[in-house]
Amino acid sequence: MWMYHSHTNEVFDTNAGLIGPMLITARGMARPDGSPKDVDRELVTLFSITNENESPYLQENLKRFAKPASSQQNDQRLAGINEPHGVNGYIFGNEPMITMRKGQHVRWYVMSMGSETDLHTPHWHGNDVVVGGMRMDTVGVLPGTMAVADMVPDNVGIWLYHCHVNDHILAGMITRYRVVSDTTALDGSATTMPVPVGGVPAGEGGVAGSRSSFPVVPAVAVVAMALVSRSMIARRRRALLPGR
Ligand SMILES: [Cu+2]
Repeated sequence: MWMYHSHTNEVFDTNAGLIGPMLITARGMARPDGSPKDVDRELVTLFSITNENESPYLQENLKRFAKPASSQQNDQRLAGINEPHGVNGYIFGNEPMITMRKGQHVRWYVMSMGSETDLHTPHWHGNDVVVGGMRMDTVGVLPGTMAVADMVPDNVGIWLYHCHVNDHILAGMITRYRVVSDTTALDGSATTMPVPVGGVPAGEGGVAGSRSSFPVVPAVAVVAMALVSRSMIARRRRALLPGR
């Protein structure tokens, strides 16, 4: 796995979402479409705190999504709230469900991008993975680094998959995956999640029928979701820390 991203303006462009993976299969191991013969499902997850204040689309986003409409780029209120802590740009589990079948060979590609706060520890509930010969349920990634984790799920259910850094959990760096029994048909519409405003249609978020997935919500949609999530975070903190 290799990460590629824009170098035209590395910081601004990556905060606009210009990041992607290159997945390279060993010679002799690839199907005609390039995917590895010995893997049933490939999933790419980007853990990143997207600083929308450094996106070249900031002004456009403010005009389209801020209520009331604002063009105040230096509005201090934006400093803390315009940085969605996302997995593939989704927060608080609003990603269309990632679905796999028990016993499949699932390969997770994990990557991180961002600043000094982007030290992430993706953590799987319910099933474990093997990374570099070591069995574990958490892997660490720093900005600009990647990891490949192989899973053969044996635990049916809907499980959390999230960054294990406490602040990042509270800010929404949480998603889910579903393991269905080895006899369940995967019909390509295995999502029950609402589609975020401006987001990808249901069925493109790593659901059955699509062997590889890299769902990305446009930056503009992430801004809208971040504004909503901010009040959720505030409520949660008030509940956890009475008197503050
Ligand atoms: Cu994190």
